[in-house]
Amino acid sequence: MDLPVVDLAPFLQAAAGDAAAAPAEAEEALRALCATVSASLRDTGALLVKDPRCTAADNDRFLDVVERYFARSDDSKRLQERPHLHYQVGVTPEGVEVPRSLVDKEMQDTIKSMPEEFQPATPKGPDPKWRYMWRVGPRPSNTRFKELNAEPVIPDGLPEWKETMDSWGSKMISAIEVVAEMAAIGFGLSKDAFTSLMKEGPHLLAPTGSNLMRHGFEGTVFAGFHYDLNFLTIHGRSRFPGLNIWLSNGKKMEVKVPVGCLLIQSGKQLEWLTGGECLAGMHEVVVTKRTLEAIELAKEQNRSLWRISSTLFSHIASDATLKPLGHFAEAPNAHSYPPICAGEYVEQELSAINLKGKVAL
Ligand SMILES: O=C(O)CCC(=O)C(=O)O
Repeated sequence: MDLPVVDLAPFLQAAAGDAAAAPAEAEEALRALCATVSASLRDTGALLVKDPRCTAADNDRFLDVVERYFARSDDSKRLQERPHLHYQVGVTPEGVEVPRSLVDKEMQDTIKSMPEEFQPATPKGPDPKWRYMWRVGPRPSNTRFKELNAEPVIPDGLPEWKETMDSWGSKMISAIEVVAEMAAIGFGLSKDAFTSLMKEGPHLLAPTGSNLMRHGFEGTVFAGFHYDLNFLTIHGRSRFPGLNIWLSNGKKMEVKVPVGCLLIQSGKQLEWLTGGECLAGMHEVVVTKRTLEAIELAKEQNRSLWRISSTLFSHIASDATLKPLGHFAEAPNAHSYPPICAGEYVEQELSAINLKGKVAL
């Protein structure tokens, strides 16, 4: 099954007030586009989009600077480690984050019930990937969840870091906001049903950094089978393949993001807001034969052997309430999604995957 590719340009043009077609036709076409977005999130948990504001050159500039950061020694990267802030800013070293499938009995039972060809790889312990969490967008002046809304950590010696991260991060957020508006319209909710809850959310540009020199062997599980705890995740390009996603029909799919496209996956907060109608997308990152081919090519071309992902987690604001919205309150499984403060929910999830609860440095 191929994921639909939705070009966001017509929606952006209409929002800017210069829709080319006659208003009625244009409106109908936009509604159909919105329906494609919501249907894809509901039926597959994923979607490809094209946003003219997020160019391949921007993505490359971001990958270049993050590759330079991860090339540093482990000790120098650990200067940016903030366990007392639940790793929600700065670096998370390899061997810290525990994949949900390692600790969640229900998930393990689901995996056992899957046809063998679609079963995920079995992680042996915590993920051997690093990650950098870079806070994007305005923070709330007053919040019950200070650790989730901390100031970004700026590594020294990389003068281009802040501008590059802010620029790519805000472009990805802009793309997500459009997708969130289109999904809301497609679901029959008000256009701002999701975006109003995302205001001042703890959005994180969160590239993973996986050391292919140390761990580049077929079958290495960089990120064990898991869902994302946030609202919507957006991925730009990685220079090395390895990301597998599961569609809502249970089928596993190797991700090949076409040039100029971005991959969107639904997270647990969207699942909550839709009363379980849009399930969070499951995924894993594993070294495959295609990753090995890309490693060989990178060696020939003398390029970095760090696999960087262009991941951004968009969030519902920490102090906002997660609960099924509008007609989703009547969804058959709505009772499984009782009202909870988004920050409280995130803290529970962070505890489960070993990111919250460490002793302060
Ligand atoms: O490394 C990737 O491509 C995706 C990473 C991932 O699964 C995640 O950030 O949750």
